[in-house]
Amino acid sequence: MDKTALKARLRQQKIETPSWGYQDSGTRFGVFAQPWAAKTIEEKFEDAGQVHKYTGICPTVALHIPWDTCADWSKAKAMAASHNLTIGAINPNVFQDKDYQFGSICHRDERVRAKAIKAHVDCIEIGKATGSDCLSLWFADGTNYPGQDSFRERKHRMQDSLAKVYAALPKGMRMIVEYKFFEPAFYHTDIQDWGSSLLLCQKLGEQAQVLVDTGHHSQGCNIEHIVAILLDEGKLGGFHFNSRKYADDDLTVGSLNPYELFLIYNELVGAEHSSDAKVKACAQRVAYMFDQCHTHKPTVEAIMQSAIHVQEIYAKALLVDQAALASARAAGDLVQAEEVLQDAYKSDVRPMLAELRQDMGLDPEPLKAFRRSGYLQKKAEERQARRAKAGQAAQTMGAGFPT
Ligand code: PSV
Ligand code: MN
Repeated sequence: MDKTALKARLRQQKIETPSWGYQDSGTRFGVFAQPWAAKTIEEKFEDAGQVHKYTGICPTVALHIPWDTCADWSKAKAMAASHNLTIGAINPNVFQDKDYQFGSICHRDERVRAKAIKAHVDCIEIGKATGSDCLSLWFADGTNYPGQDSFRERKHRMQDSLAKVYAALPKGMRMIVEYKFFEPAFYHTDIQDWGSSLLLCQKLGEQAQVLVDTGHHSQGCNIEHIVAILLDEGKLGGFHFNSRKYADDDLTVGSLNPYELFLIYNELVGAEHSSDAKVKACAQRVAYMFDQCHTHKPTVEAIMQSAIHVQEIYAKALLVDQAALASARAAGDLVQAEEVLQDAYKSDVRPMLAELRQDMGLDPEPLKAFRRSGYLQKKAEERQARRAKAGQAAQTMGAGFPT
């Protein structure tokens, strides 16, 4: 692909950032506060606006309800627009309320299921008010002990509840269903893998698709293969990108397994130009999002770094010589087929991306430019002062945190 075509494709790339990535986060062992961390939805939009301002590829923000609150959702759209953003996926949270301890839409008690279904329908309304076209679902539903509940009954409850949510979707809004093999449930999880999610989505209808969170697989699982199958079925709805070493570690995407991410993108690039219209349409509508937890890195910088990583990986995947790959495969030449991939992967795309940013009126080095702006320090002072006025405790960083 020549440079002009490459740049044109890269200009189309969009990655959604999560509102919850700008707030304080932690593990079950503790939450580490950052003095600039966003708390209100407005502060989250402000931070997300910075990521988009410097990278040029993150124009939408995903919301998590009720982590995000807003007195009047119809105003949230304008609030986001004032930071050059639009609202992306709405994520209903049905895993923290104490009623959901033994499940939400799979719960044995019909009243709990009804409450969870209503939470989803409310999120659809939030989506309509904010201009979102995507409802992004993940369920902590599962059991901890053998015998605790009937797998099959839970499967039916899940299907019936989701059918009610699906019926409330307006035309043009998608439902993307995320799977995860364990945690917080440790014996079984109701939507444990891509197959379970796909089965549900196939029964629900065209507006339901599968969401792949890269951290939600067992060790050694071939994610790019899953991606290829879902694309081929026209059922890949989106990604939650993050990196992991052990479990669902939610580390910065590309920090540990960049070659895996490249191979995932290689499947996507192939599908974007597939001769199969269904596959092509599916690839072109994939929602790319981050789902990460920045316990040890400054929030906004970590998200900016993630966007740059993904942009670099996509650029490398675009450089794969598809014709050469096809002929090496046809000839059964394993070495050459792999060389084609490695050749693209080893290319240094950074000078081209710096040039592209300049073409787009951006600084060629987004992270450095952001650091020069002093935004985090400014926000730390401003937000701490605002909180002090409201009588909230000051947030201090641990020793050794970058200043
Ligand atoms: C669950 O681990 C998950 O990946 C879901 O997407 C949740 O919405 C998100 O993390 C919360 O961070
Ligand atoms: Mn996720």
